[in-house]
Amino acid sequence: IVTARQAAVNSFYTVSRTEILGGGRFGQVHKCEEKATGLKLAAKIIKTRGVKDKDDVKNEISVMNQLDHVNLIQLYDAFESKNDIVLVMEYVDGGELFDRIIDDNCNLTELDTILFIRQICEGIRHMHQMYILHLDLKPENILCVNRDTKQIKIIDFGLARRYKPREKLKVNFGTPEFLAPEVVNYDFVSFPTDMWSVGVITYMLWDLEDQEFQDVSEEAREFISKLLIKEKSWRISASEALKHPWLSDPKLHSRLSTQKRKNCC
Ligand code: PIT
Repeated sequence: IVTARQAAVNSFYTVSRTEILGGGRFGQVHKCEEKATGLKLAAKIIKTRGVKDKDDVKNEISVMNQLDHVNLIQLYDAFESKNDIVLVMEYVDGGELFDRIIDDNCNLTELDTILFIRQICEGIRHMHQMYILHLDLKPENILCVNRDTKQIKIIDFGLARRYKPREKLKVNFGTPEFLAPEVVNYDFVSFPTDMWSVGVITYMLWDLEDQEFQDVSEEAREFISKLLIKEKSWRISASEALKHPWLSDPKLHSRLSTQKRKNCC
């Protein structure tokens, strides 16, 4: 379990000033290295203005401490000082999934998309098994581990929280384009709220080029239609999504594996 230490991050890690891995709602993520081991890591520096901000980051730390899964970025260490909290996390180098999809457009098939969405669902299933809601799933928060494999990790647990069955949790935040109807309507959020976002992300993987939407399997369309449902209790769960033929049927996957790559370039 990682707790925010009241020590200087610089005593244990070399934080690069120039190598910025990404930016987010509050603060930047820098490349860093553990002095004792040379291990490459990522340091997210969060400026905190008051106790409220600190409590939010401590919630983020507490959430990350409860999660241990290959498709969720791991928290490695944390430091607290007067004006900021630094989260030291696992290092990944492949950039945002959506940049990869745009860059590699010609080389990605529906089967690749299945691999990506399956890992997102596996990460979310683990979070939901631990009773944690992500609540800010969007393309920017899905990172590729590197450029050579198709492994992804979900990041940003800044809005994540424990689901309390009897607590009427209402939230109005997040990124408008990805918000589930219950968030927009200031209604109760729950596990299906994250599944709406999975539906939006899946839809977006195909929406890039209209004409190519033609070739997408019937199973993919059906999968999306089981997630983008206004009534949250009718959406499929992460476990059900993983059992859906689009993500699980070997016959479909073998048929898709012989499919031509998009020849747009
Ligand atoms: C990167 C590279 C990397 C880790 C991250 C970003 C992590 C970002 C992140 C942000 C959060 C959070 C967890 C992880 O709660 O190795 O570009 O707000």
